[in-house]
Amino acid sequence: MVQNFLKHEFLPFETREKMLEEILCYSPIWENRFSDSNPPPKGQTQRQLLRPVYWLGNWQFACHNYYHPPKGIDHRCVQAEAYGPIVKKFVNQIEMIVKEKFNPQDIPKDWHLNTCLINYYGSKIENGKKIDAARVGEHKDFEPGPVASYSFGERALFQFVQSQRKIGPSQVMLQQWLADNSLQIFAGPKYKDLYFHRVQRVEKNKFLNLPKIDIPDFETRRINLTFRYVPVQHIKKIQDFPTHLRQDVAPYIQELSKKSAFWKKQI
Ligand SMILES: O=C(O)CCC(=O)C(=O)O
Ligand SMILES: [Fe+2]
Repeated sequence: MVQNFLKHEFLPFETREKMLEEILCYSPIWENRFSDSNPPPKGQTQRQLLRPVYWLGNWQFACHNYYHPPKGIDHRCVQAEAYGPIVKKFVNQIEMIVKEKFNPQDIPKDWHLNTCLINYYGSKIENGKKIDAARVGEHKDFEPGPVASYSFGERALFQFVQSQRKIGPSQVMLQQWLADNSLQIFAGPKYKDLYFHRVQRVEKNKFLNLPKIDIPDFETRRINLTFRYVPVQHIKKIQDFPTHLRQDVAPYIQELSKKSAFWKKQI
C-alpha cells in the first residue's frame, strides 16, 4: 500500500496527445480572490490569482472560498461541465490504480474523481515585460481522499512541506519533479492532512511539449490537471445559489459562456 505514487511517462504518446487536444478546447479565465459579498479581510487587498484556471465537474470559485470541509461546504462548488471522453477514460484508469495501490482506509466511501482543476502556469506579459507567475504557494487540497495530478509541458518542482506557521520557514519533507506526462497521486493523513504542498518553480527550457496556447497576455509553459472528490450533495447548480453569490460570479460565467455551450445555458 502506498500514500504517494509517482509515475513518469504515464500515458502512451498518442493518448497523451489526444488528452491534450481535449484540454486545449477549454478557455481558462482569470479569477479574483475576493468579491462584493466576500471582501478582502483586514490587511489584505483584492488580488487576481497568479494563473488562469478552468474547472470540470464542479467549479470552485476563489471568491466563494473553495471547498473546505467540515464547515465550508455549502455554496462552494458550482456544477460545471462534464469531462470529455478522453479525460473520462483517464479518470476511470486512475480510480482503478488508487483502489489497487492505496490503503482502503485512505479512500472515503463513495470516493470518485468528479472534479478537475486545470491550472495554466507561465509568465504574465505586462507592458511588454514577462513576469514569471509559475508557482503555487503552500496549501492543502481539502477535498476528501486521494488527489491525482497529471502534467503537460515543462517540469515543475513540487514539494510537500511542513509549515512552522509564523515561527520559521517551512521544511521540505519530500520533493519531486513533475514532468510532461507524469502522474502523481497522494492520499492519507501525512500527505493530505499534515503536510502542505506547493509548486516552487517551473523550468524554462523552451523544450515545451506544448503548442502555443491562446491566453491573452500570458505565455503558458505547463498545464496541470488535479482530480479530486467532492461529495455530490455539496455540488449545486448556480441557479440554486443565493442571489449575492450568483452576482459575485456572474462576470465569470458571462465570460465562460462565450466559449462554452454548458456555461451559456447557465446564464
Ligand atoms: O500544479 C501542480 O502540480 C499542483 C497544483 C495544486 O497543488 C493544486 O491545484 O491544488
Ligand atoms: Fe494542491
